[in-house]
Amino acid sequence: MVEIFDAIKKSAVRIKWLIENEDSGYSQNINATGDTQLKLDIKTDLVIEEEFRKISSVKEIISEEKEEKTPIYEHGKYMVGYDPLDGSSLLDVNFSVGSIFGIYKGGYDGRHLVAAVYVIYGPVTQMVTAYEDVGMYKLNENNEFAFIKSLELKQSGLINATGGTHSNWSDEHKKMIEEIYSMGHRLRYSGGMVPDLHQILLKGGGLFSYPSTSDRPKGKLRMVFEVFPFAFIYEKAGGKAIDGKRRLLDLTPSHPHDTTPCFFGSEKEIETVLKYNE
Ligand code: AHM
Ligand code: MG
Repeated sequence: MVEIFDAIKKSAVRIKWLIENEDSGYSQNINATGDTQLKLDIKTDLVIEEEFRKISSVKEIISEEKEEKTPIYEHGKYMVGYDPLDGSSLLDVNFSVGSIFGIYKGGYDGRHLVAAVYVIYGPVTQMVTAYEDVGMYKLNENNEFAFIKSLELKQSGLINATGGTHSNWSDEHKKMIEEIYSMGHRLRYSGGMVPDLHQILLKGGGLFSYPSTSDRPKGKLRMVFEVFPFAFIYEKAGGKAIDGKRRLLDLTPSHPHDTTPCFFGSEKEIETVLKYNE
């Protein structure tokens, strides 16, 4: 596991440089989910692939930007599902973006997830790892990640971050969000799941949701690359992660690019979500 975390750190240093120095425009390519890829989506994906190719414990990789799994070492133990540059459409407005990694052993589902990591490229670059516990690191002037602190969610918080087009929300979701606001929450939504979930984690609690909508009944966020890693991190930090009814980590995708509605948060907020999905 240490060598996988090291490969992620090396990728992060290279990706930070690419974000700061390379062209942030669109390419001519379309990825597996139908999104037009930015040049940086493609470059960052290759950087991560290159770093994982040096690691003999990695059996194969799959990313949001790749149609198929890429075999690495036949006898490797781990499979890595990752999103190299989540929220990349926010680069033009200079918002924070991130890389998300799920480290799986034996299958790409929640039960086989053994560790999760994300890196956030903001005013500073930070990394959060969840293995035995949840730890936050900051990239220092020597390009090394220094440990800052352990992260833990409180029983409830004051932040609400909800995605999807409002006019396409269900009535239940609208009512649920109203109840969250009546509990004293404030809207904090950048449109990047890494900074939005990072903020809730750092400020101690709240709710992030990307619900089922009339235009996207199965939500937008992908299980293997985005949802499972964050569900793992949130649970390890003492929070909860559900699809509305079920624990996200109990879901099994039938395809690596499958999406699901998702709700991440502290215990009290997730109880409220459950009440509206009975
Ligand atoms: P991406 O992987 O194409 O960048 O899309 C994922 C992003 C998430 O970071 C974010 O939570 C979501 O899309 C926002 O979607 P919306 O603009 O529909 O609220
Ligand atoms: Mg993404």
